[in-house]
Order: sequence, then structure tokens, then C-alpha cells
Amino acid sequence: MVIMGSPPSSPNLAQGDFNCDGVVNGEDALLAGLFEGNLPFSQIFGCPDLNSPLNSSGAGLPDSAPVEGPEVFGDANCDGEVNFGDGIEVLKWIAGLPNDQEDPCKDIGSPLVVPVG
Ligand SMILES: [Ca+2]
Ligand SMILES: [Ca+2]
Repeated sequence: MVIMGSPPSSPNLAQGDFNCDGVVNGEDALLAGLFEGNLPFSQIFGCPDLNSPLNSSGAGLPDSAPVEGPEVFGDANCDGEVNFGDGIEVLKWIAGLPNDQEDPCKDIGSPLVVPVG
């Protein structure tokens, strides 16, 4: 969901944390699969929609801006699409395996946005 205006507390967005609950785990990998299959899933209040732009005018984050890829929320491998491939990268990260990302791309588990100014 996209929150218009300035919510009192925006979730801290992290690469791979697709439901914004603060942890990157198998649930997030599942979310990517559900999104690709057009199936319902839940995210915490204030979490950007998967595949929504990560910039100052998108994602309901007026005070934040991305520092590098991805351009859309949920694109954990920065290939421009949100699909189960991103869930696979999350699973690889959980397993301690090297990730396959298109640079520049934030490492999974690292913050996606930094405060402006
Ligand atoms: Ca999560
Ligand atoms: Ca992707």
C-alpha cells in the first residue's frame, strides 16, 4: 500500500524485507512468489507495494531517497522485475550463498533508503 503524505513512522526498508517486518526470511521469499502469481499477501502498515518506485515521489517516503539500486521495491536482484527470482535471492542470502544481482544493487539485508538532508 502507498501512504500519501508523511506517516508518523515509515517502516525501515531493507533489501529483501518485502513485508517490512524488519527481518529478511522465508516469508519474504514467499511474498515474491505470491506477488508473481497475483495471489494475496500481507505487509505491515506503511510498507510500499512490491514493484512500486523507490524514489521521493513514490513509495510514500517523502523524506527518503534510494542511494543505489533497485529502482522498485521488491527487486532484490535489481533486474528490473519483481518475481520469484527475487525470492530465490532471499533464500540464497538466508542460506549464506552468494547472491546474483545486477550492480549497482543493494545487498540483501542492507537499508534501501537514507534520510534526505
Ligand atoms: Ca520480512
Ligand atoms: Ca528482480
